[in-house]
Amino acid sequence: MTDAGASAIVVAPHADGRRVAETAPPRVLVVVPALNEAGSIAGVVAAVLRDLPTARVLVVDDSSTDGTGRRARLAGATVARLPYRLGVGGAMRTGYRYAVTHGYDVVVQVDGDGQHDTRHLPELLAALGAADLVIGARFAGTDPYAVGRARRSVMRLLAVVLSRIVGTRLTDVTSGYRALGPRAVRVFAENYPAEYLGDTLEALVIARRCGLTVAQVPVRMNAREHGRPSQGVIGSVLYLSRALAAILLGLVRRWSVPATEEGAG
Ligand SMILES: Nc1nc2c(ncn2[C@@H]2O[C@H](COP(=O)(O)OP(=O)(O)OP(=O)(O)O)[C@@H](O)[C@H]2O)c(=O)[nH]1
Ligand SMILES: [Mg+2]
Repeated sequence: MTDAGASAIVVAPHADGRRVAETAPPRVLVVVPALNEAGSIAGVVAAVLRDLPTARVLVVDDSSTDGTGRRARLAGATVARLPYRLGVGGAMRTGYRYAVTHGYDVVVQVDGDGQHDTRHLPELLAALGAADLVIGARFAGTDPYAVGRARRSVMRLLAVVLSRIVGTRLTDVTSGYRALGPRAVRVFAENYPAEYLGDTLEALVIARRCGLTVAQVPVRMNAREHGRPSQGVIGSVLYLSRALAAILLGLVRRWSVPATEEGAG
């Protein structure tokens, strides 16, 4: 963890002696929350570095017991091992704080189970030019991502609710495949819910309430190859009630917009 802080703007000497501001390419941190993903983590890290060679990869290892952290490090990632389990939200909060502390402009969240196709990473980053937060969305294009009927209905309903709140049409609000620009990174470094579903649904409500703009790009997602999925199709009603609770929390809690922000609020 030796990255020096850096600004997005550099002052470069001009040919005629003037000094002009030029925009440097953004420093990108890919954060991978991981719990017992030894079977897939090395492949994920390698794929990210292949598709985004200038990015750094931070794997937030939530006290895995299967050697996930060691494999991630060998594959070229920086690894933050949490002393006790904080869940995906806690892991991502760690990632955003790391990004701010180490001067990264952009954070991309990629799952450690290989479901997120990293070939879409450049498209997610390109879309950040017009939005603060970009979701890599299933169901937005022709990708026939397979989920059960009950879970899919719940996801559709949540997409309708969140689209209204956020003010733009979204099709996949539970996707963890997301890219965030500098304003969003600063907001989430200060406000990021650690509770179940907070990291996906409540985070979108926070984005809206803090004046961030949200967009989506269609992506393909792969089926899980290793490890255990975190939830099955059963329990969709319970899932929906917890999801609505997360959205409600996002609407009623107080969120702070970083003081240095222009235009947010
Ligand atoms: N740090 C941390 N990461 C977790 C935890 N639970 C899951 N993850 C990681 O978060 C990412 C997404 O988790 P998944 O279990 O794949 O969740 P999902 O993609 O919504 O569900 P599936 O469709 O079942 O794969 C993966 O990289 C997991 O390793 C956790 O408690 N802590
Ligand atoms: Mg998954």
